[in-house]
Amino acid sequence: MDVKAAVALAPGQPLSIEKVQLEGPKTGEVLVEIKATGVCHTDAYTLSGKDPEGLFPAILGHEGAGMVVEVGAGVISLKPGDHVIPLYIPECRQCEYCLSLKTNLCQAVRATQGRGLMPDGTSRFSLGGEKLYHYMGTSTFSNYTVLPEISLAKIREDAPFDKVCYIGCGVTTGIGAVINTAKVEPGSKVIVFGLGGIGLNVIQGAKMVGADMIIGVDINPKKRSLAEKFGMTHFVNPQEVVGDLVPYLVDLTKGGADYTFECIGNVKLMRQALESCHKGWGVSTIIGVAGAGEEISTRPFQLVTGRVWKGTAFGGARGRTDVPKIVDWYMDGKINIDDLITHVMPLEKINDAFELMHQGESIRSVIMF
Ligand code: NAD
Ligand code: DAO
Ligand code: ZN
Repeated sequence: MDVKAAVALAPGQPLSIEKVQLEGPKTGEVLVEIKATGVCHTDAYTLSGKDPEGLFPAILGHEGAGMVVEVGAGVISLKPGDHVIPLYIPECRQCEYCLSLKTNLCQAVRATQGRGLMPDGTSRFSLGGEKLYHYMGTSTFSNYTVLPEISLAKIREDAPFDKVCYIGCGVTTGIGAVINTAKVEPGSKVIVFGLGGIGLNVIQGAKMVGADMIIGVDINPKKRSLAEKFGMTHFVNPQEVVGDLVPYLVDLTKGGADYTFECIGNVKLMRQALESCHKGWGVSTIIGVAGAGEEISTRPFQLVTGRVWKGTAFGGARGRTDVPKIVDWYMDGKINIDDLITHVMPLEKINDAFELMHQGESIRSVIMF
């Protein structure tokens, strides 16, 4: 079938709106009509050409929501009409990783997904006869896409696509990092580095679990008021701090934070986040994706004296199990997504969404098909 997609033809170039050919679902696959998709920093990272796994030409996008149109042979958990959120980390519930219950990094389709292909090693997308790569197993910058059954979370039908698409990445990553990865307790002191689409969800998660002190660190003062609305108690602009940031934060928290989160992708800030943790027990969680080849460093004594360095992908969430619950939290008014969606636009304007992100003007732009 012919579908409409924003195609990343080459790194560093704007996306091109094209009529693309999409093959139907094969065994174990599902055809989904994408109704809405967020534009995340990670799409921009791949489009920039800095992502070592980035393949071109490709259809990017990994933060979508939509409706099942057709299922391939052997699909049992989904049927046409079901509402779904695509998962860039699937949940097969059968692989060693899933069965371990120690990680959300299901490996069932990892090898082919990393090569921009469906599990049978081929692509469903083409443009003028030339193969287009899938992206993160989701390719939501297209009004129709094909995914493995295990890469779809079935959600309730009254949830608005233009809001819950954000649960496909940013919301779940931020809140999940607090709940699943760091396991922040009530009364904790928390520092969040970076108050963008991820960091604000970390703040929302920290507030939800009852953290007492929630410090936000950002060089953009325009992020302050929204962060306060989500539960930030103190704002620190590193450019206004006299002297080093770490001793300033250790002083502010009276000994260091119980939990810190790096939500930027800057290796220097990852070190500062670790070293702002409390001696003996502070836990620092890396969420930001650093540039290819970059390395983190600290003095080993920081770890010897009890600080812990962690990382998280998709907030440690098991998508098919956890995403429907987070949709329920939104529908029950327990979490706020609406205020984070600052811009809504049609697919034709998707390059504006990247521009707004680069200018620090948006938290989330959502494309509505
Ligand atoms: P964003 O651009 O919306 O937010 C980044 C924030 O950091 C901005 O508010 C910016 O002003 C601030 N910032 C930049 N440089 C700074 C500095 N030197 N000091 C203090 N603040 C600074 O990005 P986002 O969408 O929130 O994504 C954040 C990171 O998380 C990205 O690296 C993204 O790729 C990554 N990410 C990771 C996962 C995961 O599963 N681990 C999932 C999604 C996104
Ligand atoms: O299993 O090896 C693996 C990788 C799984 C994907 C991890 C994604 C990490 C987060 C990237 C940003 C997401 C938008
Ligand atoms: Zn698995």
